[in-house]
Amino acid sequence: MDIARTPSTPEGNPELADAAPEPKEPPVIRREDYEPFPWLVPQTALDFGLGLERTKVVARLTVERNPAAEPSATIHLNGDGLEPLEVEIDGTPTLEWSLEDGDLLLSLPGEKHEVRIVTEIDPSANSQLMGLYASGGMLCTQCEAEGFRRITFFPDRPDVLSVYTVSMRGPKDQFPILLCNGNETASGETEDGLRWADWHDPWPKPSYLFALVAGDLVAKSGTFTTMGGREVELNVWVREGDLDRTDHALESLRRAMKWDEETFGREYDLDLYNIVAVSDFNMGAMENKGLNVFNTKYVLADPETATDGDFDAVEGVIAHEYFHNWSGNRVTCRDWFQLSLKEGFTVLRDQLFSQDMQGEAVKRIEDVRVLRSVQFPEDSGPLAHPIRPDSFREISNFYTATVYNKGAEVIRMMRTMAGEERFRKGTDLYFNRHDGEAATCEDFVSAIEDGAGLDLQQFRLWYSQAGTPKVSVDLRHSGSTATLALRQVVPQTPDQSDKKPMPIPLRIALFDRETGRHGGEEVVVLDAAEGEWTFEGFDRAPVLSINRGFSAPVSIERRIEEADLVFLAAKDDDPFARYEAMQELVTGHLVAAAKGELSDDARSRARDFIGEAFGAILADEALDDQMRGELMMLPTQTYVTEQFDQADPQRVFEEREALKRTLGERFVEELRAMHDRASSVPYSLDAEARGARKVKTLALSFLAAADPADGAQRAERQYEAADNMTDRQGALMVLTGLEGPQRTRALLDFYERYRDNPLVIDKWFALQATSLHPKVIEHVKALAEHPDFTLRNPNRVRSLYMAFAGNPHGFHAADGEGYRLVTDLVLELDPINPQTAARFVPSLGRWRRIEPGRAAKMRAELERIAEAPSLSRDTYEQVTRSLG
Ligand code: B3K
Ligand code: ZN
Repeated sequence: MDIARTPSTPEGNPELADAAPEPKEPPVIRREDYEPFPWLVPQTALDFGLGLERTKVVARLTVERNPAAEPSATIHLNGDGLEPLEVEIDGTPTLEWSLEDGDLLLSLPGEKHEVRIVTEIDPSANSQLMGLYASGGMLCTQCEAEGFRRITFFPDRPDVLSVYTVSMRGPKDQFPILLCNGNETASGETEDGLRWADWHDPWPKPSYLFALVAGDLVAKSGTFTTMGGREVELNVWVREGDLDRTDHALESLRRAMKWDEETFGREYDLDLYNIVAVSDFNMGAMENKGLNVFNTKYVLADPETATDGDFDAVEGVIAHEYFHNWSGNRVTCRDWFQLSLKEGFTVLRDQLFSQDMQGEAVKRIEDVRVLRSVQFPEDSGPLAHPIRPDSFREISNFYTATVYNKGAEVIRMMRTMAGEERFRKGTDLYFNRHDGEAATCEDFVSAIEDGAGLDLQQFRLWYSQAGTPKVSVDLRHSGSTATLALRQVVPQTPDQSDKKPMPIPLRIALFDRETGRHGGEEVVVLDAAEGEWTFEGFDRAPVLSINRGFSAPVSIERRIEEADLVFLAAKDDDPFARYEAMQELVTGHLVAAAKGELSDDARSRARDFIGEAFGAILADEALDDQMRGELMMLPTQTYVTEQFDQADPQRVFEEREALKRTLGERFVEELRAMHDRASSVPYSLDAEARGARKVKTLALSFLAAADPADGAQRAERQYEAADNMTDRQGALMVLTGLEGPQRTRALLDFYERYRDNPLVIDKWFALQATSLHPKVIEHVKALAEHPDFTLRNPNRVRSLYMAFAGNPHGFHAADGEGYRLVTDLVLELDPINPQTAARFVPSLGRWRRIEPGRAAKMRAELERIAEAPSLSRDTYEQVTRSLG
C-alpha cells in the first residue's frame, strides 16, 4: 500500500532523465464515478496452507457476467503486494493476464468462468496489520476496508457479494484453533501433525467481512436463544492467561443480542458467534460475519485491571460490532462513500443501547463531549468532509468522527423528528427493503421517509454539506409574549463555499424564573436561514433552555445573563441542558479570560457565578453522583480552544487550571468531605458505587490543584487503598501531574504490579504522556526509549503519542518541541504502519486555528512530513489536505 513519492522531476533535466520512473501521486477516487462491477462472483472457495512466515492461498472464484453492468471482456481483480503464482481459467493454466498497479487483469471471453489463482504471503512481515498478519504467534485478518486484496486477487469492493467456503490447515501445535466466518463443517488432524478445518458461511458477503483466525486460544463460552428459538453458541476467544477477564464481554454480547431483538426487531442469523481478542490491532474491533476480531482493549475487563470507563467501552464496542450484523452485514454499503450508512447508524444503535444499560443522561453527555471535542474540530479544520464524502485518496482516512459520530447525530435527528415509534417503522422498512443488498445513504433516507412518514427532502443536505452549523439565538419579551428568533449559518469548508440552510430540530423549553418550571417542551425546526416563533402567557421574561438533549449537532450562540445560566444549571429538568448551562458558564469565562479581556473585578465576578453554580451542584442531594460528576467537570481544553479563531493553547490551559485551583480552594471542605464519603463506599459495579468512584477522583483533582502537597498525600492514600483500577488510575493520574516522592513511588509500584499486563502498561504510558507535569516532554522522550515501547503495537503507540498529542501543555510547548516529537513519530511509523501513522497528522493540521507563532511551527512540521522522499497514501493525503 505504500506508494513512493518524490517531488516532480524538472522537465528536461538530463541528470534525472534516466532516473526510476516518477512515482505517481495517489489518485483521487470520486463518488460520482461509481459503476457497478461487470462481473458477479456468486461463489468463492479459499484454501489456506497456513504458516506464520509463509501462507499459501488458493482462490477459486465462480464468476459470471453482471446483467446490470456494462459488459467487459476482462476482469479487474484488486491486489496489493501480491504475485500470481498460478492462474487458471476453467481448469486450464493461462498466461493471458497482466498486472497493473498491483491489480490482476484477466481476459474472460465467455459468460461464466471459474478462475483459480495461487498466491503466497508472509504474515510475519505484515506490519501494516491489514490482510493476513501474525500477532504474538497467532494468525488473524483485518480486511476492511481494502485488506482482502493483500491476501488474494479479488474484486475487493463492498458491492461484490459472494458465498465463501474456506479450507485451512497448519501445524497443530501452533494453530490448534482454526476459525472462519459462518459454521465449521468439518475438522480434524493429519498424521503428519497438521490441524485442518472447513468452514462455510451461507450468507453472501463482501470481501471486507472475510475473517480467519488460527492460533492457540481458549474460549469463554455461552449460549443465547434468539426470539425465534434458535440456540446460538457464543465464544470469546483469548489467550489462556486472559480467560478470567472475559465474563463482562460475554455478558455484554448477550445483552446486546436481546436489546436488538426488543428495540429494532433484529434476530441473529447463524448458529455460532465468535469473538477473538488480538493484541496488535489498528482500531477497536471488526464486525466480520460470525467472527468478530477485537482489540484486547475492548474484550478484557476485570475490576483489578479495568476502569469503569473500560467496562463501558467493552460493552459499547461488543454491542456495536454485534449490531453491525444487521446494519452493515445483512445490509452493506454499495461503495465506501456510503460508509456512514453502516457506521453512523450503528453508532446510533450502540449509543441508544448504552443509554438503556447505563442511564440516558450521563451517556448522552459523554457522547456529546466526544462529538464536540473530536468531531467539531474536524468539521472546522482542513480535513472537514460531509458524513457522505465526495472523494478520497485513501479510504482509511475517512473512518472519522464525522462519518461515525456526526453520522449518528444526523440519524438521531430523524428519530427526534419522527418519534421513536415511527422511526422504528422506518428502520423496519429499511432492513426489509435492502436485506442482502449493498445499499446507499440515499436508500436509508428514502426508507425512513417512507416508513416514518417524514419529508426529508431538504434534510438530505446533512449528508452533503460539511461544517458545524452555527445557530444564533435571540429571545425577546414584551407584554405577555416571548419571541424566539433563530438564525443559522453553515460555515464554509474546504471545497464547499456555498452552503444552504438545513433543517435543524431544536428541543426547547421556556422556564418561569420564579417557579423554576416550564409549561412543556416542544421541538422547533429551523429550516431556513432565519425563523421566528412566539409564545404567549409570559408575564415575566422566561429563561430559555434550547437544544435540550443536544437534539441537533450545532453550536448555539447566544447572549445570556450569567445569572440565567446559574438558574438553568440548578433547575433545568433536562439533565443535558443542565450540564450545558454549566459548560456555557465556564466556557464563556475561560474564553474571555484567555483572551485577556477581563479586569480583576470581572474575573472575580465570573468566578463567583461559577462558584455559586458549582457549590449548588456539590450540595444538591437530589443529584446522583454520576450526574454530579458530569456537572463538576470543566469543559475540555479542545472545546474551549475551539471557541477561538486563533487560540493560544497555553493561555487556555493556564486559565482552566487556575479556575480548577480557585474552585478547589473555595470548596476545600466540601471536596474533602466528598472524597472521604466516596472513599467509604465499597467496590461494586452498581451505579451508586460507580458514581462514588467518579466524584472521588474528581474531588481529588480539584483538591490537588488547590494544595498540591496535601493533594499528593491524599492521592497516595487513594492509590494505596485502591482495590480496583478506577481508583488506582485516578490517584496515579493526579500524582503524575505533581512533583514529589509520592509520584515516583506510585509510578514504580504501578509498573511492577502490572508489568505483565500490556493493557495496563498502556495506561502507565498514557498517564505520563497526558500529565500536567512541567517536564512532560522529557518524560515522553524517555518513555519512547523504554524497553516496553514499540512502534509495532498500535495500542502502545497510541498510549504514548496519541495521549501526548492531546496534552496541551506538552504538545503545544512554545518552542515547538511537542510538534517535532509527533512529526518524528509520523515519519518513523509511516513505513511500518501507515494507517496508524496518518492518524497523528490531524493534530498538526489544526495550525490555522492556533496563534501565529505556534501555527508557523506546526506548518513547518507538516512540510517536513510532506518533503519526506516516500510517503504512504494515507499520510500523503492527510498532510496535503492539512497544508491546504
Ligand atoms: N468497521 C470497523 C472499522 C474498520 C476500519 C478500517 N480502517 C469497525 C467498526 O466500525 O465497527
Ligand atoms: Zn462500526
